[in-house]
Amino acid sequence: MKIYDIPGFPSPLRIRVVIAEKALASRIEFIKVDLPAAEHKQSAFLAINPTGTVPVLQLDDGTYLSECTAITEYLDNLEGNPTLTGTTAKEKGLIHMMQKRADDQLIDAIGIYFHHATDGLGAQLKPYKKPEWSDRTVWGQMHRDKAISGMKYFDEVLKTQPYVAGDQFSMADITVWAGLIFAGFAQIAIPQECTALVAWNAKVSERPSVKNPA
Ligand SMILES: N[C@@H](CCC(=O)N[C@@H](CS)C(=O)NCC(=O)O)C(=O)O
Repeated sequence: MKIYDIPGFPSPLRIRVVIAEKALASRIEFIKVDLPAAEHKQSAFLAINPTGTVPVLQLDDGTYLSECTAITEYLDNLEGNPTLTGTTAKEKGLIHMMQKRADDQLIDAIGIYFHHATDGLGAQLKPYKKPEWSDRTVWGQMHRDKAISGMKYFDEVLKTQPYVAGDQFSMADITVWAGLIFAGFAQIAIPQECTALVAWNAKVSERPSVKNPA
């Protein structure tokens, strides 16, 4: 299999942690996509992922999978028991729900703030450059507030259970963890009162897969 990505970016990191959790590194070749040079917006890359984002997984039969959730689900079910997306109906439902909340309230909200209210990845890659949309800066800042509310929400969750979707580490934890990495990159601080979130982050950061992603 092949993964098209760029090391160190939040979404690629999610999948690199998954690969380490599932011990699949020896079966995957990484192909670097030059994001700063906008390679992911060129026709060759858009042909494999029309949304123009990384990571993309290419299966051995040539099928392309994009979206971290879809890639995680595929890798988690590839062999043996799924460990990141749940085994029982209840686990699967809870993980899916919390994963969706983590994408919506952290990663996606921070992405909107980063791309619209800051210089993002640079002028060449700043989306929606139309001058009449300049008030999107305000829209971006609203999403910074949304991300902070998201941190407070996950802090409340983690006061009552060890992991984001319950008793076990799951895909939802990886998404929240990557969300906090992205928040740091976008200079959105975790509110001081979010002590359960900070303690959970320190615990998750000690996992071998997180310390040494693929
Ligand atoms: N929903 C997508 C989001 C992927 C994503 O936004 N990746 C970022 C890198 S962390 C990217 O490719 N950004 C480039 C851009 O938006 O121009 C997923 O889950 O894979």
